[in-house]
Amino acid sequence: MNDVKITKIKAIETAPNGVNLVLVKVDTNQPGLYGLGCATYTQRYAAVTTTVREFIAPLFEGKRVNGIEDIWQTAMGSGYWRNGPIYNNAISGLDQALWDIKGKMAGMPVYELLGGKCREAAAVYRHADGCCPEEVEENVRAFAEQGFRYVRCQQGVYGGAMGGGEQAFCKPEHAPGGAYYDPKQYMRTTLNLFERLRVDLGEEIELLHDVHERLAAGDAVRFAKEMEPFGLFYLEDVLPTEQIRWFSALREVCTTPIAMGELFVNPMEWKGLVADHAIDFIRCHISMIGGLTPAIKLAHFCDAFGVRTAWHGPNDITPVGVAAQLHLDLASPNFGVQEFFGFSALEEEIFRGAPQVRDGYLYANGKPGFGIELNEELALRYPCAYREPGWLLARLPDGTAVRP
Ligand code: GCO
Ligand code: MG
Repeated sequence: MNDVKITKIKAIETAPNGVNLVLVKVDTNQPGLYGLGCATYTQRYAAVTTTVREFIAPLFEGKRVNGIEDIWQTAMGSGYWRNGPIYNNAISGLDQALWDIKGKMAGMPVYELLGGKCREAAAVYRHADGCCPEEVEENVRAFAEQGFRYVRCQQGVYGGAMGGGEQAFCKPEHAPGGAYYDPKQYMRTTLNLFERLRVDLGEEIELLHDVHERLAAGDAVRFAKEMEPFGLFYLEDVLPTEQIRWFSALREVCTTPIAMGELFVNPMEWKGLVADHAIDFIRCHISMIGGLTPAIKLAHFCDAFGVRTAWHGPNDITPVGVAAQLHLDLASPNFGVQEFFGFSALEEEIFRGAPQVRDGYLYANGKPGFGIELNEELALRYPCAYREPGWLLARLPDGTAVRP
C-alpha cells in the first residue's frame, strides 16, 4: 500500500452536453490503477483546471496515494486563504480520485469503505418544468409513470419568469439588459401551481420546489408559510446564503420542510443552521465543499442533529461526481433524497459504468472504487467553452441586479 504513488494529476475539461464539466484523473505507478474525481464549477471551469494544473499537481505528484485525510488537509492549508468554490473544486478532484483509487486497491466499492450499505439504492428526484401549470403537471405525471416518487416542480425559469416572454411589469427608461423577473408574480404563479398540482395529483407524489434565493427575506418567510398547505417534501434555497440568520425566524412560523446548501463552500455557512435545527435537508454540491472527505464529515454531523442529505446534482456535475454522492447516499443513515438530471448516451459512453436509474432509484454498479472507467479520448472531443451567463444576470423589475 505504501509504495503506490501519484505519478500524474490531470485536469480534464469536457462538455458532452454543452455544459462545462471538470474531471481530475490521478495516475499512479501501479499499471492500470488510476482514480477519477469531479471538480465541476461550470461557470468558472478554467479557473479550476488552472488551479489543479498550477498548484495541486506540483504539490502532490510523487506523493503516496493512501493518506487521503493528510493530503486533503495539506491541500486546503497550502493556499493559506481557503474555502472558496474554485480551490475547493480543485481539491475535490484530487480527493475523490484518491477515494476511487483506495476502493480499487481494496477491491471494494467506496460505499463499503464508508461502512457499507444502509439501502440498496438511492431514491432520486427529477425536474418537472413548464411554462404553465398544465405543462408542469404533464411532466410530473410523465416522471411518476417512470416510477419517480419525488419531483421538483417549477413554472418558468427560476423566479418564475417565462424565459424571454413579455413580463407583466414595465421597466424604467434605459433599463439594462438581464434576466428580469417579478418576485410577486413568481409567488402568485407558484402558489397557484402547487394548489392545482395537489388537487390533481393527490398526496402520493412527493413535490419539491426551488425558490433559488429569488425573494426578499420577509417575502420568503411569508411565501414558505403560504406553501405549508401543499405538504412539500421540501422547499429549497428560500433565502440567499448572506441571509442565513433569517432561517431561525422562518423556523418559528413555518412547518414547510426546508433544504439549503448548494451554494455553501465554507463550514461556517452550515454549522449553525444544522446545530440550530434550522433546516431539514443539507443540499451541498460536494465538490464545492472540497470533495468526498468533507462531505462524509458533513453527513455524519447532520446525522447527529436529525438533518438529512439531499446533495445537489443537476446537470453541472460529472457522472463521477454523481457516483461519489451516490456512494455516500448508500452508506448514510440520514440520507433524504438525491437530485438527478439523467445522463445522455454520450456521457455514458465517456463515463462507462455511470450509475443507473430504475423505477426512481439510482444504483451503483458494485465495482471497486466508484466503478467508472473514463474514455479520455472521447471526453476531449467535447471541449468546454465560455458561455454567456444569461439567466444568472437576474434583475428586479426596476433593473436592480440580484442574486440568481
Ligand atoms: C438545483 C440548482 C441548479 C443551479 C445550477 C447552477 O437545485 O439543481 O438550483 O439548478 O441553478 O446548478 O449552475
Ligand atoms: Mg437549487
